[in-house]
Amino acid sequence: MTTTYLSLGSNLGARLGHLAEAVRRLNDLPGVRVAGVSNIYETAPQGFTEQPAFLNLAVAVETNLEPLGLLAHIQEVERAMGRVRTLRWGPRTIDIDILLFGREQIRTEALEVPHPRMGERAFVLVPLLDLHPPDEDTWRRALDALPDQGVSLHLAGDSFLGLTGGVQ
Ligand code: GSY
Repeated sequence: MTTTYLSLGSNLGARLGHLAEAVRRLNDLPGVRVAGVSNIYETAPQGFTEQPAFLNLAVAVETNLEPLGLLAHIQEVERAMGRVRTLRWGPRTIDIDILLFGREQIRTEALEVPHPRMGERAFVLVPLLDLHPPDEDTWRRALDALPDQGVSLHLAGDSFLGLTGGVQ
């Protein structure tokens, strides 16, 4: 069993509802249990900035799947929720990224873990740090070195869990 950390974001339509549905769908996957959910943050868009603000959160997931198996299931959840990859950095109903997979280092065409850009993204690091991941101090230092990227608390994680039907 491996603990893996995922980042979820939504900036189209019912953002909170999309996040709740995604967490529920992840928990329903075979070989997957959502073991922790961060607070939910309103975050200014990074990369392509001419798009609506995001809601972001992170989840800790226990899984007996291999990394690429988990990735395939995650992409299926994104597809089932209507994510269409039009603009690479554009608006989306749901985006799910694998940040950490235990302490594994993976560098393949399909998947890079730790996620190659997570250290530059406050919208990833702030929720992740709520979950006390491995090498927490390293990620805390990375966050402290970033300029203000416009991340503010939107909803406490325990209130959010009610919306997911209580996945834990
Ligand atoms: O990489 C995830 C999608 N994404 C986001 C996001 O989730 N949050 C914020 N604040 N900006 C983003 N830009 C992209 S692309």
